[in-house]
Amino acid sequence: MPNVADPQVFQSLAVVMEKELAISDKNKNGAIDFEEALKFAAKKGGNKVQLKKDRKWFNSIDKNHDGVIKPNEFDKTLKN
Ligand SMILES: [Ca+2]
Ligand SMILES: [Ca+2]
Repeated sequence: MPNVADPQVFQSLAVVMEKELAISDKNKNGAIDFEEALKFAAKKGGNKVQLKKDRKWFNSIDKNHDGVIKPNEFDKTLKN
């Protein structure tokens, strides 16, 4: 089982998340908030309790730290 809380593991998951953006974005506001990302990561085998405690996996994608992941932030992730 991959450790989703590891930012490097989550970076690869982010590629999948981008493809499944429409599904992950539950409230259809065009951005993935922490709760939505948490559900996605848990679905991919992450430990929800651990993921909730340590948000560095989320922050690794939320480049401007406004609390949501927007589609353009996926692009920056992929270029790194
Ligand atoms: Ca959303
Ligand atoms: Ca952001």
